[in-house]
Amino acid sequence: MRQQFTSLEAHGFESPTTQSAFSSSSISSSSSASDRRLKALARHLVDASPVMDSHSQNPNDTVSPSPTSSAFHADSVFAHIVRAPEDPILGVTVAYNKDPSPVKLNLGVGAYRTEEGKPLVLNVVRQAEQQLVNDRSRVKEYLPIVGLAEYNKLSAKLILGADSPAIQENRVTTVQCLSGTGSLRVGGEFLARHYHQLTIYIPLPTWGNHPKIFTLAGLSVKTYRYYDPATRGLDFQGLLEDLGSAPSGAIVLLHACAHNPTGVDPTIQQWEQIRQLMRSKALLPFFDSAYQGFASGSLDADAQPVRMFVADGGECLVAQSYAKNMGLYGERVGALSIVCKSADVASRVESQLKLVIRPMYSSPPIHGASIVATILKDRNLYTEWTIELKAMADRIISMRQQLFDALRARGTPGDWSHIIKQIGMFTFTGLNSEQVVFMTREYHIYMTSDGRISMAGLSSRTVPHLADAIHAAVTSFA
Ligand code: PLA
Repeated sequence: MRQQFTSLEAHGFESPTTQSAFSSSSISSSSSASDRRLKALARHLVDASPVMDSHSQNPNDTVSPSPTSSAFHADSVFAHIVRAPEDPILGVTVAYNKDPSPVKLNLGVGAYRTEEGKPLVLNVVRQAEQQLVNDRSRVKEYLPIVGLAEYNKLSAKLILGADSPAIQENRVTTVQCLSGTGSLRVGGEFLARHYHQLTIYIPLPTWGNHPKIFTLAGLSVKTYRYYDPATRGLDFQGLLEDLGSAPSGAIVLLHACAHNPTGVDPTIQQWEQIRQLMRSKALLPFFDSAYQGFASGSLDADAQPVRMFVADGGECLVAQSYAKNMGLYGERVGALSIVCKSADVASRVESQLKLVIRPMYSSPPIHGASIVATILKDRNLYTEWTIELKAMADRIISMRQQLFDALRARGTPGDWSHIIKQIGMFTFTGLNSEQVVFMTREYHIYMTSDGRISMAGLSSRTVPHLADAIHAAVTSFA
């Protein structure tokens, strides 16, 4: 599945998704978790220096030393360090920021923008922050290792449902983590230390950070088929076959909703088949819930796949993020919940999660979690949040329709109905890397090299520019 080496990659970008970053073969090994982590690190270093021998070709060796600083320069203990490539997603923003063009458009990272193209701080978030600031009894003491207790309870309730038997029976342990990424990493590391199966299956393609997070956590990453480029839909047969032939007990990473980057989710009936297959083979579900409420506009509807797996009494992990649904990107607020069979197991699991977290970052930050707790526990703020969330989701959905209509109006060759069929923040356009490079060069439109565009970064004002660019790209490079 490895795509061609693209110009974006040539300019220092890695591939953004596992579609190209990982083949479906395994990175398995029978060594210990820490060995694997070291090997993975070594591999990352090697990957970062593909072209030259880092010692003999160091640019510092060929630059004639300046009389003052050269001695220090040449002797740096870091002189051998080679420049790493930019991150395939966040690096798009770096390139965008350097572009002086007034028409430039950043559709790379998944970050919500208003119709005016501005970042949005939700009104409920402003209100909650005001309450927090006004409360003089609040202090800045360390939180416990597992974070804010109230926040953890409310987060579990949000994803599992207020009436979840698992919560009532105290079978869920929830720890506050550094947004979705930190929750995945803590969960991955816990599994690498304590779970009997060290292989995690991730969808092909998936969010580009997944394979790195889990490899560095000490797990072996394999992929399962997910997306069929021919239909631009789910490869359900391939998915069932790959999970069906996974070893018993293997971990399976599932996007709870709004699959990134494809925007393709299983139907509820398909989820039920996946659940039955996974439970029959004792595969362990690890949900990544980074977009609850963003897919459909309903928090409950988007949580349904997770709740189906919890309702059967089985165990699972869930990583939650409030980056998108509360617009708290930079506050880094997330949670890891592990649903266990009994309260006793859950409390022992929590004691071990603390041993993962303490040496990693000691305890999580207090501000963002306090905002979330303030909103979730107040009926009025909660209701207002759901309204603002629905408005964001609806704006994204309307962008899909507008882009689709604009391409139709231009008679752009191809079937673009996937733009309105896909769900969540992203459209997986099907544009190839050559077309992406062309759109960036000629139209100053920035997106990841796999053709993913963030619909949340688009507005009625910028749709025509994007449609012109896609039309030109498609007609220039068939
Ligand atoms: N999981 C998935 C599936 C994601 O898409 C992202 C974010 C995360 C987890 C992590 O989010 P958090 O740590 O900020 O909570 N993906 C973004 C941003 C929106 C990124 O790459 O960091 C994206 O553009 O794909």
